[in-house]
Amino acid sequence: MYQISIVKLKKALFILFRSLSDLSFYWPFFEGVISDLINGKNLITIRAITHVRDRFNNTRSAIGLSSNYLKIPLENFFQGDFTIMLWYRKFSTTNFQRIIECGSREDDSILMSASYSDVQTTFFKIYDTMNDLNDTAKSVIGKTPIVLNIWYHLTFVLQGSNGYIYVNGILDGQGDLNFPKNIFRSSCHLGGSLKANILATAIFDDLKIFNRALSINEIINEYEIN
Ligand SMILES: [Ca+2]
Repeated sequence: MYQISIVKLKKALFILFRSLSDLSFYWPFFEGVISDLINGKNLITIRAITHVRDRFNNTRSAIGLSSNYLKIPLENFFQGDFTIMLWYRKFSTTNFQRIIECGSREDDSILMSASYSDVQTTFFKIYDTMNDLNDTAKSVIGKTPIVLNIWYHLTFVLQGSNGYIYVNGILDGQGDLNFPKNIFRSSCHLGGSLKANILATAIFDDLKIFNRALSINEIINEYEIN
C-alpha cells in the first residue's frame, strides 16, 4: 500500500510539473518500471535489459544496456524546439555511443551521442540530406570528455536552428543545426542507431523530454534538484 501511494503521489506531482514546464515525456526508471509517466509512451525492449542501481544507490532504478537498445516511441515528436535531458554513465569508448537516434532513415535522423567518432565528447546533429552523413557541418560537438564510469547530467536543446549541449548544467557546445524534417520517424532508439551494430553500453536514468527549449536557469534547476 505504501509503495502504491508513493507512485500515485509521484505521478500527481509529475502531471503538475508538466503543466508548469511543458514536460512531454518522463521515464524516471524506478523499481523496475520503464513507463513514461506523462503520456504513457512506454519503452519497448528488444533484448533483455538490466535494472541497475541509480546514482543514489537505489536498486532497480536505472536502465543498464550492454550492447543493447530500447525502442522509444517518438515517431511524431520532433516538429520544433525541444529539450532532452537524462542522467548517463558510459561503459564503452565505442564510436558514436548513442543516446537517442530517431528517424525514418539515417539521412533524416536526429542524433544525440556520448562520443563522436573516437572522440569521447557529446555530439548532436539533425540530418537533412545524404551529404550530412559524411561531415560534421551543422553539428554540435561538446568540449567535455565523457569519462567512463562517471554519472553525467546531459541536456540537448534545439531552439530554432540553434543547438546547445549542456553537461552537468554547464553549456558545453553550441552551433547551427538543421531544422527537423516534418516526417514520421519509424525507428526511434534509446541507445541504438539506424546503422546496424551500433549499440549502447551504458546506464540511462531520469530521461525527460520537453516540447520547448529550456533556459539555462531551468536546466541548472533540473540538474540541481536531481
Ligand atoms: Ca531512476
